[in-house]
Amino acid sequence: SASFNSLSLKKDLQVRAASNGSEAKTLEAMANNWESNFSFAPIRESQVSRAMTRRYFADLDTYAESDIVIVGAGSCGLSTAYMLGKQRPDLKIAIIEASVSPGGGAWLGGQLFSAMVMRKPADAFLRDLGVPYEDEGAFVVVKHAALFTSTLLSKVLSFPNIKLFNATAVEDLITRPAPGAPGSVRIAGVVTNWTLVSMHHDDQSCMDPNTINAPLVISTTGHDGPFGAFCVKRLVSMQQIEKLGGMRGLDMNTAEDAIVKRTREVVPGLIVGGMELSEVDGANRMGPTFGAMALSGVKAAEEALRVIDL
Ligand code: AHZ
Repeated sequence: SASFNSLSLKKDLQVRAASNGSEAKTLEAMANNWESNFSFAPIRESQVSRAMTRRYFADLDTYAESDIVIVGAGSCGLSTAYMLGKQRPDLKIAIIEASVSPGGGAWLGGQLFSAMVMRKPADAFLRDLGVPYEDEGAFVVVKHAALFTSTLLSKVLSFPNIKLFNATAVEDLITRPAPGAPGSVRIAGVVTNWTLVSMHHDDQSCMDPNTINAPLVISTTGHDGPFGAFCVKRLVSMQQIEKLGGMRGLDMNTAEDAIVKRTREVVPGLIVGGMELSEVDGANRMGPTFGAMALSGVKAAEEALRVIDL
């Protein structure tokens, strides 16, 4: 009712007036003062809701037309985003990550072990990021994979022109007829949904998705799994590539070189990087060594800037 609304508004204004006076305190000023002189600045719950939703909906609006969409925020996708963010602050870059927590398989070095191995020359990427490591000759070791991933993530999230939409899955690709190539398409964006919704299309109805238009999509969704290799599997079902090569067994020496060298535009408008490539080409896996993911990201960014011509 009108009177209820005006009452709510009055409360909001009161809270805002009170919080306007809240000065920035130092941690030192709080020390040993918890019982007698401590309280949080006042708030009304709706202020919290609006602080989040206003920004999220503005982001949905801004990034509905992006310059580049990166699918998957694993080590390769995040490395790609870092390189693009550093070089091109003028581009609008959306990262879509199906999981609540970005980082993919790069929170541990392998099995449940902490240390992360990167073979040279990927140590150059660590120096660029400012992640310390121990040099063991042919390879370097970061003391915890989470140090690499959290540093990379924090840098990517700090770029003002990059937005991470997590808990959001790419569930299809937007296509356009490819000029002069009947039956072929170019990729023109992504179709998205909340991941929890994407997982329930079989038992719920009427859950249409959302979309992002972009002249270039970079897919780094990892090797096959519940969500993995998503974009290349879709290319097969939409008859844009005949079949997948299928990831081969583990061979670190063969796998890492191949993944970096083969990072490329697989169909017009879609660059593929990281372990998703092993499914396209039938390349080996490398297991717990991450240099190829970082350098595939560096190469994907380089390819992107060559392809989009913006
Ligand atoms: O959640 C996925 C993960 O964070 C995300 N993803 C997958 N499908 C998606 C979709 N929409 C949005 N449809 C999606 N996000 O993609 C991310 C992939 O990260 P990853 O770490 O699995 O892949 P990567 O290629 O960056 O790194 C792979 C590293 C290796 S190598 C290896 C082996 O050889 O065994 N195993 C791993 C994990």
